Order: sequence, then C-alpha cells, then structure tokens
Amino acid sequence: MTTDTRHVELDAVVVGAGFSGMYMLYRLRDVLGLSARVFEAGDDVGGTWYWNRYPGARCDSESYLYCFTFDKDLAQEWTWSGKYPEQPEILRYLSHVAERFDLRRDIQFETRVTAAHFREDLNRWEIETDQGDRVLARYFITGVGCISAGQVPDIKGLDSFQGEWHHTGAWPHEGVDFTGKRVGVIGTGSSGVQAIPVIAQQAGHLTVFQRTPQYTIPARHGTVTPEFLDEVKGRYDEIFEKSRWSRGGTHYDEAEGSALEVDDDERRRIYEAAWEQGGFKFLLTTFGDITFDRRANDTAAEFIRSKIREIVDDPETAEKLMPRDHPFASKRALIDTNYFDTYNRENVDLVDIRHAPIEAITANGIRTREGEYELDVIVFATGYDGMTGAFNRIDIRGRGGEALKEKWAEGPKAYLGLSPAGFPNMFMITGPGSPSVLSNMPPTIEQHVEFVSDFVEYMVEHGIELAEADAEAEAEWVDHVNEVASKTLYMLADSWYLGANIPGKPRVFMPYAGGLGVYREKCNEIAEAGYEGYVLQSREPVEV
Ligand code: N01
Repeated sequence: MTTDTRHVELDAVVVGAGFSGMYMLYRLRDVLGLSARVFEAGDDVGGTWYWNRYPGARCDSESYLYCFTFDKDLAQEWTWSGKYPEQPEILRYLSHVAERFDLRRDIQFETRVTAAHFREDLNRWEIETDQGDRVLARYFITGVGCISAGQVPDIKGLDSFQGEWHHTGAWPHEGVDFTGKRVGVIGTGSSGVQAIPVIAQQAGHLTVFQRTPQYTIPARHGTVTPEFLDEVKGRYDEIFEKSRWSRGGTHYDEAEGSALEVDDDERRRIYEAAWEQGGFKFLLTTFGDITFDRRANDTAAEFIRSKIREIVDDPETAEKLMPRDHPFASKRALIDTNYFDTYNRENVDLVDIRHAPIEAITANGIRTREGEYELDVIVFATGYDGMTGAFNRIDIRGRGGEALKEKWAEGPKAYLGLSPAGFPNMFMITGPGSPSVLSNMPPTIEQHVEFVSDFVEYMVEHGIELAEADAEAEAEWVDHVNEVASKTLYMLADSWYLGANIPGKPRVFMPYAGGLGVYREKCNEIAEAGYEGYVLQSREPVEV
C-alpha cells in the first residue's frame, strides 16, 4: 500500500451514500471488520433524498415502513411526524443514522466515481474518481440508486431561455421562490404530481404541460399521533417480518379476490373505502387481479376516472386529465395531495402536449404547436434514465476490458439483478433485474445488502478470491425476469420501467416483478446451495 491517501488498497469500495451505501458500509466495516470506503457525489448522506428537494417531495411509503429495520434500537428511538415522511425529515433520519453508526468517517463526499476497471492481473478493482483518487479494492459494490440519473429532455432552444429552470432531481438547496411568477411544469409522474399542487399555491400562474394523463390516488397525508406510533412500534417485529416476505415490502394484507367476481355495488363500495383510506392500499388491498387482468384493471381505472369527473369542475380539463391509453398502475402507481383539485384553481392551466407537442423553448417560455406560453421558471419533472443510467455514467469494465455499457446495449443483464457475468466481485444493490423499485425500498435494500455481506463473509471464510456470475445462470435469470414481466400489465405502458422515456433506449422491462418475498426465497436457496449460479475461484488451489 502506498502512503498517498489518494492511492490506496481497500477491501471494498461502495458507490453512493443513500440507504444502500450507508447500510453496506455498516455491514462491511462494523459487522465483517473489513476496510471500506464510500464515494458520494453530494456533500452529505441521503442519496435520492439529498438531491430531491423540490416542493412537496415526500415518500409514498408510510413513514413507519420507510426505515431501516436491522437495528431494533434505531427503529424504536426514531419518531416520525407524518403519515408519509417528507424529504427534510427523511434526510434528518439518514443523518441520524450516519451519526449513530459513525458512518461519515468512511464516506468521501463531493467525489464522483468516474471509472471502475477489473484488473485481471491483480484480481482487484481499480476505481478512479473526479478528485484524483485511485483505489484498488477486492469488492466493487454499487449503491447508485435506480432513479438517480436525471433526464432533461433535449428540447430545442433551452439555452436561449431567459428565465430559470430546474430539474426536480437536482433541486437548489436554497429552494426556489415562485412568488408571483409564471411557472411551467413539464411532466406529471410522481415528482410532478407532488410538486404541482404546492407550486400552484405560491406561483402567480402555473401552466402544466402534460404528455400522459395519470391515475393517482389521494395519499391522505397527515400527522401521526404518538398513540399510533406506540402501537406500531409495539408490533415492529411482526410488521417488519411480514414486510420482508411480502410482494411489495409492506405488511398490508394484500387482496386475493377478483374484481370481476363481485357485483357493481360491492366493487364500488370496496374502491370507495380504499379511496377514502388513501395511498397504495388502493392498489394492494382492493382486488388481487387488478395488476394482471385487464378487465379487472379496467374497473379500477374507470373508478378513478369517475373521481376525476367528480373533482375537476371544468369538464374539458377533466377530460384532458383522464388516463385512457394505459392500464392503472402499469406506469408507477401515484398517490397525491390535492392533485386533481389543483386544476380548479384560477391560476392553473393544463396544456395537453400529447396532441400539441412542445416545439421549442424560447427566450420567453415554451412554444407548442398551438401557441406560446410566457414563463419565468420552467420545472422539469421529466424523470430519469432509470436503473441503467447511473451505471452508464461510470466507465465500468470487467474481464477483457468489456464495458458494462456495451454488455447492456440491448438491455441490462445480471444474475439476480446483482452480478453481471464477466464482472467478478461486483455487486449492485437494487440493480436491474431485482425487485427494487417495485417494492418499498428499505426492506428490498436490506435484503440485497445482507445477501452481499453474507456472501463476502462466506468468501472470506472459504478462501475464495473471486465470485463471478455464471453466464448461463445470468441468461436464465434474465429470461425469468422477462417471463414474469410478460404476465403483468406493466408491458402495456410506455414507462421508465421499460426505458420508454429515453429516446433510443432498448424496450426491456428492468425490475423483477416476482415480488420481494419470492425473490428473497430464491436468494436464500442460492446461498444455502453454496452460491449456486456463481463461479467461485479459490485463493489457493483446493486439494481434494
Ligand atoms: O419521473 P417519471 P418522476 N416531453 O418518469 C414526462 C420515483 N419517485 O421523476 O408519461 C414531455 O415518472 C413524462 O411523460 P410520459 C418513482 O419510482 C418517487 O416523476 O413519459 N414530457 C412524465 O409525465 C417514480 O416512478 C417518489 O408521457 C415528458 C414525466 O415527465 C420515479 O421516481 C417521488 C418528456 C416523468 O415522469 C420517477 O418519477 C418522486 C418530454 N420530452 C419520484 N419526458 C415518491 O416516493 C418525460 N416527460 C413519492
């Protein structure tokens, strides 16, 4: 090892200090006693919650489920204030976790990993950063997030715009003052649907540029009482265990019945009750077949359209807001606070850019095929190059100098969504091909981190130098991911899950739709079988 702190050898390098990187560091360093360093582009921990500071940003998972579960004291001592945790509170929580486990001393902030090459001559990863670091590490582990590579569409004229513009995923830390301003928001996905009602309250005028209308369910956000939290904390063991083995990473009793086997009144009664309760329970606890049977799904879709008709005063605006071209929840399901009501405000207009697309951004605003809209601020709530974008921004190379970007040119390939064949000792926390974004993230992250740290421990104990996914096992897993997805309604929407939002990106369904519990079981079986599907290379030749 050299004495220069920028040129070191470590057991592990982890990229990213969000939920994944923080827990990975804890496991590697405090549980396994290995040397590890996390590189993080931001100047503090938080990952997605560090970058996403747009107005109204909060998580769609209930707060008592959106947290680490690995440490019982941590879970008991933290008190959430709201039903859905707001971005500043999640950031405070992650800061508390960093403090409590003294994580920051092994996180190098304001440092972006630019390259990671597997050195076959050394059996080590060589990692380089934009700060001039060059590190050799036995294990290269990514916690880069699934939706971290922001996408500002390539619209002609953006450079000429005289006002200010921001992407929701790179929001200024000092905030943006919309008071009295003419604001345009492009995009009505999770970020837009959260930001639009809050911006509307402050802006002089808000114009929403909508390409695809959305189904969204009221979140029914509010504060949580100490009594509620006490009750939940008293049952944490049971709640967390059930979440770990569930499809979506929650402990909700997921519905099994069919929407087609009840009469119209009963179906409406069930939907109404779930609508009143709010949140993802509408999707998970009403009928089991709305995620895979189009006719069942149509009943939920029609119910939501009826709600839009009820809420929005102007019939023409209501019509524009009605999703008809894709099934409910085939794009990421949305929950909101006052989203549809916002279109009843005098200072809000909706522009349908599906039928009159944006032609250019001008010095003064946005020009569509039908006219020009003068704006002081443009907000791009236009999403991300999901799942693969963050990897493609790093020059990652495996055996023979093969670039991961090339390997993934026709869609991402990795065994279990964790390990690309040809990239030994590389592990991706919530990589493409794992349940990741289709589940509440903390339990799905914990499952991955624990799998990786158990695997690393196994390698250390068994004198294994390299673990590499077998190409055949990888191909079988990728086929399985596609097969499971093909039975769902996800395939019927142009979503970022399929890469459809990025021009030229191959249309491949990236997350694993089999559910967290099923995936956990498969991973456990693989581990118990001595990490089946991996080729393990011993440090010393093993005598038989
Ligand atoms: O991005 P999106 P997001 N011209 O891709 C439109 C997570 N998340 O940032 O639907 C015009 O969903 C695009 O239109 P269309 C969550 O997993 C979670 O909102 O492609 N419009 C769409 O309306 C989520 O799924 C939380 O036709 C363009 C919007 O922009 C993921 O992050 C909060 C366009 C993009 O929607 C991403 O959400 C926030 C163009 N060129 C995010 N390009 C919570 O937990 C795109 N659009 C609460």
